[in-house]
Amino acid sequence: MPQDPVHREETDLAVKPRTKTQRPPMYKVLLLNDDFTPMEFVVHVLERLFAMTHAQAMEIMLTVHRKGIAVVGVFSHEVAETKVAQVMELARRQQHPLQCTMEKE
Ligand code: TYC
Repeated sequence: MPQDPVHREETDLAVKPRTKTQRPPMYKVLLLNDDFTPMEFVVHVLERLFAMTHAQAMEIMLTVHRKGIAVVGVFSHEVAETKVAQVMELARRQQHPLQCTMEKE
């Protein structure tokens, strides 16, 4: 008799499963404008690290160039951290001042 609390079998749940599903927080990866990083380099970075087409990469790069900042993508904390580190490393290697950061959604 699984419904009788006295004779409840050991396999029955002792607590109700919670109804609210917990989703992990997501993070925006942001690219910042500067006056020195070449446009082609930014496009290359977006194609290579964010799997964008040339047209998509151009669009994001031009948005950053005109507005100062743009969201490149939204990822889990771990993936966002990795993307930011990869962008910063590519920029550092080429000695470009390109800045990339992340922000909780
Ligand atoms: N403003 C840069 C230029 O005129 C281009 C640029 C675009 C730099 C986007 C950074 O995130 C950036 N060469």
